[in-house]
Amino acid sequence: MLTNNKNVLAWVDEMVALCKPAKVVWIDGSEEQLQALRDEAVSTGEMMWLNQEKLPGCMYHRTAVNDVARVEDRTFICSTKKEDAGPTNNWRSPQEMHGMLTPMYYGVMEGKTMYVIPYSMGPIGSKMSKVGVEVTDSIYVVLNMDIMTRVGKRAFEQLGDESNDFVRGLHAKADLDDQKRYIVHFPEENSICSINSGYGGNVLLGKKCFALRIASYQGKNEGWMAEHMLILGIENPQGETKYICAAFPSACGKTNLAMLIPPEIYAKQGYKVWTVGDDIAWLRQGDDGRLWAINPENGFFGVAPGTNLKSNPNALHTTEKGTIFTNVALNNETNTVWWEGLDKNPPVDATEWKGAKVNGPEYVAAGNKLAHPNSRFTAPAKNCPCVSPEFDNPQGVPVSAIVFGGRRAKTAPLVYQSFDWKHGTFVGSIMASETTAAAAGAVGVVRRDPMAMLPFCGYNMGDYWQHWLDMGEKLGDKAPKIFHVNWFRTDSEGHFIWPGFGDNMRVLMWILARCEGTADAVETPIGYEPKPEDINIEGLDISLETIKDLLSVDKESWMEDITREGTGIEAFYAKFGSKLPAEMRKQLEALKARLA
Ligand code: OXD
Ligand code: MN
Repeated sequence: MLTNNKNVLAWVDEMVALCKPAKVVWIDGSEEQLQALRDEAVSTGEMMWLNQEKLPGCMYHRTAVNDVARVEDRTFICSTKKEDAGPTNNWRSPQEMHGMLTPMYYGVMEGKTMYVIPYSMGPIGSKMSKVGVEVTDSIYVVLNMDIMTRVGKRAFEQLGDESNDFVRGLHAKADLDDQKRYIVHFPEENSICSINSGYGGNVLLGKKCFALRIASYQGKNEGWMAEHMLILGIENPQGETKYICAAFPSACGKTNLAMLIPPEIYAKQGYKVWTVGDDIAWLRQGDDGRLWAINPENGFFGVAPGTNLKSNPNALHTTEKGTIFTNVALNNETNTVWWEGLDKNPPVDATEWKGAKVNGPEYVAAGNKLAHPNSRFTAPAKNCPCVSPEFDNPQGVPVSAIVFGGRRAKTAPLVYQSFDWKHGTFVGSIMASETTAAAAGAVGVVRRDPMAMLPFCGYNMGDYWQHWLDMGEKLGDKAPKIFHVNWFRTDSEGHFIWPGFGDNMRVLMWILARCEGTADAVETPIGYEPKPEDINIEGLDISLETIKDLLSVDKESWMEDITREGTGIEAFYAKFGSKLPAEMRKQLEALKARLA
């Protein structure tokens, strides 16, 4: 036993009585214990060692073929009242859900080991951190949690002997039956139940389940915010660093932006970019009145395909040691990993992600994927060449700007600034992304994804917007400035106009200049925009005319985005009924008036 905390001990006893494992192992976080678990996972075939010379400490795992992604349609928020989950979440009453789930867990770990994982979300010793305890029957989960969070005895020290403020997470792989797969949150009980999955996003309960869904609810009650945001720092040649938090829907390049390489024009002056987080930010008002951010995670659970030496060298280097790869392809000759977009040379002697040995180049030429499109790396943050020196700072970092973004072919300009915090909250609430040709289904279909939190907000999104407005009141004139960016505008042939990747820093530099009051702006109906010449294009193959184009606001397409049937802003807002804050309605009417 690693703790005297009676609340923890009582809950674990209850879980043992329910799941009836043959054995219970408490994860203390020691290297000896973890190494023994790695060896055990290899001996049972659950995991595999990769080439230990080329990829020291790296392991490989394959999930079940039917278990490769988050399952939003099987994810539930079980608040007592349905309206507290809101129109964007699946809901069942806690009573009904417990009634269904409890029998599913009864004896589910018979003959197996239950691992008890204490973990801290956030640096040990930080007032902003919170503790969770996950029980699971999967070593893969233990080893991933060890990378993604701060596990072991130190987490119980963070919790203390008396506190009851810890999130209870129960995970069992059961039969991996996708018809009985459930990812369930009980915000009022501080608990999470996950069953019949072994895929990261569904089973690493510290991440989306706790650090976003449960934490967003806690944040509303306790006066702070849990957001789907990266955190990066830009250090100027004088050695001062300013921090930006940015929210983008899944698959819009958050990890790439968080680890961006400054373009030559900035690098040669001595600018540096530091990564604090790539997915989640917890934000709190500090004693100085400003907004401060921590990354509650301790690693990166990144999508492998598309990661390469050009798109994100920092991410690639991060995965060179101590990393777990899931559902990527294997190069059997070298016992290393491969995925689409890593390079142009699929291994000849390959194993595709489902486990079949194939001739890589032939397999790919026939239109197959060697790695699953959602294959992942789980890599320690400390491996990252540009990890921020403030990564473990218990105070977090002060936030100068908040940036929202989506994937829009036409409507949204390259960048604009909101008029103030209230308008910025509105800008976040109308965020949207368009489906691409890469995904099945119609191209250009808009999915509204407010603050990139659509699948991750643990309570009514109307109340969530009100919480944003309340935070703005509290922060007053110390509030970060709020911006919106769009890297994905296309020309008439459907090609991206803006180069993206490291060159996105050129836009971030205007954003920081606005925060410091050193750049001008032009007022438009949707917000403040840069003067085109204030976006630095030195060294780019882009003209001032193109920047003007990227900044143009087409009033008609904005009106269409407001009024479109089904996916327009008005239709989306209508779902919230009386939960829509009056301020948001006011902001929408004001936008319409400015566009008219
Ligand atoms: C993620 C996601 O895995 O947002 O981070 O889906
Ligand atoms: Mn994410």
